[in-house]
Amino acid sequence: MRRLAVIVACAIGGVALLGTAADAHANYVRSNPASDARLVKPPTEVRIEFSEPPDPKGSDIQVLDTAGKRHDKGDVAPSGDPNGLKVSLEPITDGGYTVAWTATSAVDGHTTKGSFAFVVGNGPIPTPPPVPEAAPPPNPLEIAGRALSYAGIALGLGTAFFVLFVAPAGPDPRRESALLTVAGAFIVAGSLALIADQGAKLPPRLGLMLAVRAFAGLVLAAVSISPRLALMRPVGALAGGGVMTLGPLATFRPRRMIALAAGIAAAMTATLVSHATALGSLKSMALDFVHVLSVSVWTGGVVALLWCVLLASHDETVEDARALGAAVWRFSVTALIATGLLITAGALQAFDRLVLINDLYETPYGIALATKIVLVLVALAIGAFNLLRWGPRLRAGIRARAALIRDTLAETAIFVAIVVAAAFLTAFAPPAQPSAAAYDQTQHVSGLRLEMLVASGGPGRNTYVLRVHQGLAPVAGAEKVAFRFTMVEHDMGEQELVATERVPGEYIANGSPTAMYGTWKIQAIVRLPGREDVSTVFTFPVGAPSGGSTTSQVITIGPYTMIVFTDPATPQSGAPITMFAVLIGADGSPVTGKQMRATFTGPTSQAPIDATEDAATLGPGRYKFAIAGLDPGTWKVTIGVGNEGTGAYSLDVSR
Ligand code: HEM
Ligand SMILES: [Cu+2]
Repeated sequence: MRRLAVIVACAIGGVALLGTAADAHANYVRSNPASDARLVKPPTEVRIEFSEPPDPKGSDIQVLDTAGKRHDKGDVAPSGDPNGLKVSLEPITDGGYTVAWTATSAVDGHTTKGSFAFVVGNGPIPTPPPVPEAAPPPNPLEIAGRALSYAGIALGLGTAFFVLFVAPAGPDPRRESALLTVAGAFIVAGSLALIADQGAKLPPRLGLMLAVRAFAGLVLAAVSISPRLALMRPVGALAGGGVMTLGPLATFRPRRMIALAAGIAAAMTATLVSHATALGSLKSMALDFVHVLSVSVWTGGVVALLWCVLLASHDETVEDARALGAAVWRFSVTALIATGLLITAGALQAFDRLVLINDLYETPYGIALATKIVLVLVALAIGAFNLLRWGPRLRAGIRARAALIRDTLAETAIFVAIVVAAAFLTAFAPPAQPSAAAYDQTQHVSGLRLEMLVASGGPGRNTYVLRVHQGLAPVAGAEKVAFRFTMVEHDMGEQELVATERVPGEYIANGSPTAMYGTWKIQAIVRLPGREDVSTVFTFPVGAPSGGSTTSQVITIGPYTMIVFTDPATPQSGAPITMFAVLIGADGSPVTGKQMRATFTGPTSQAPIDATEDAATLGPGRYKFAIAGLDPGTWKVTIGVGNEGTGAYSLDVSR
């Protein structure tokens, strides 16, 4: 058993050391200026929106020029959006800028780093520093804090539940108290370790949760150390009136209830700082809470059975053996229900967190989860063996105490390893964590893991990124990575973009091949030296416009459907704006050869502009309006198609 525990610990430790750029926790969702944006006017601030609430204190946004000089004022503050941060800039001149950000999640304190670039003026976009969004490998102090917390919660809650509902007539209250004291000490130590691990950047919300957890640990220890504490008397009196006359059970009941409540409170703090909470899903939070409760009833219960019943009793007589058998049987029924619940809740959570089944051996998170599942299966096998083999013998009065002790000891050792695996699991970022992209799909082709990310979900100019991995390792140095775009609904021909390697294993291309609202096929082709091309197709829905009014809009004009969008997507005042229109006929095919004119109503006056059609470079049915510059405000652009009709597009121009 010890050897098994060592192997498991090494396996998990090895994963941590690999420290592969696991996906981030508080991930970049969007920013202003956007990643790779070309601006005509220098911005006065940078705003970034993340996938979970960031804590401004532990977060940082640096805006650097190509010489590495900082131009931000270092005044990172909430941006108004619950998940957003902003920093203001000194006046900057034309040139390329890199935004390097560090975000600390307000929920679990996990830190993520990333960077993107933008350019003011006509210069080249700077190459961002390598390895975007690399989450640092978890710190040993964090793992220890999590493992101690989880072990303490399971032991405290599980013991209290066991002595209250499974085997109330425990032989020796001192044994029960010892377990609760250890549980309380673990919880306090674990909470303090997690607070120490965060140090000065401890987000206030996380600090509060850990303080509540530590307090629950103190309550557990206090209740057990001193059952006749003055504090207990009023509670006891409330619970049963003449406590002392009701015998030992009534004496212990109130403090067991308090211990159970403290255990549940500590379990609640686990859920409230978990990924389920960070992701903001109530369903996920409920599953997590059920998972922690049932996990505790089972694992803590096994330890309580071992320590308070098996090790404390004797089975010299047939009656002893029968009594033991009855307790084991009662616990087995409880354990069966608890394992059913914990596996269901764990599996449902796992489905939510994993992208592919391959994640189980290709991501640190998945490996921690797989380790846990294997260990649970072993523990279950031992439990089933206990129940089936020794249960009937005990009830028949045959002595089996020694065998039961051996088996529950083995289970306890496995639980220790499971708790360590759970600590790693929750410290790593789940593969299904929302990423920076509007579209993020992973496929497995010829032994390669291909993750396609598209920055924006709307039509128009976009960034397409392919991450290529083999197992945990990025695949660098591909000879060619290309994307071929075709549309499902209409024949728009085929367009190709060739990607360049930005960081090892990450290939990126820019362009506007998916300019039309509808379903696009992106064929990703990866050519590696000395190998056959690897190719797969991703289906990328270019969605209806959402949110801001200046994204693409679908307008009906007479028999036509027109998709209108601008480049840049968020126009700035005084800067040139290209407005694109894709014209589709009633039969769904692009319409060419139309006269189009845009007229403007807005804060100031603006002369009408005629569209130019350029099928050769823009594709069939695509028209473009070159606008020299508009004053800030909301503009109503009326677009006329010949004499057949007009439609309105609303355009927001920022200052
Ligand atoms: C004795 C068995 C188990 C123990 C002691 C255990 C323990 C834990 C603990 C302590 C957490 C952290 C909860 C929190 O911080 O709120 C957790 C989370 C989780 N467990 Fe288990 N677990 C067990 C079995 C399983 C099984 C069988 C599965 C899968 C089938 C599973 C899947 C998960 C998942 C997906 C999470 C969420 C991790 C995250 O936050 O991203 N667990 N488990
Ligand atoms: Cu996290």
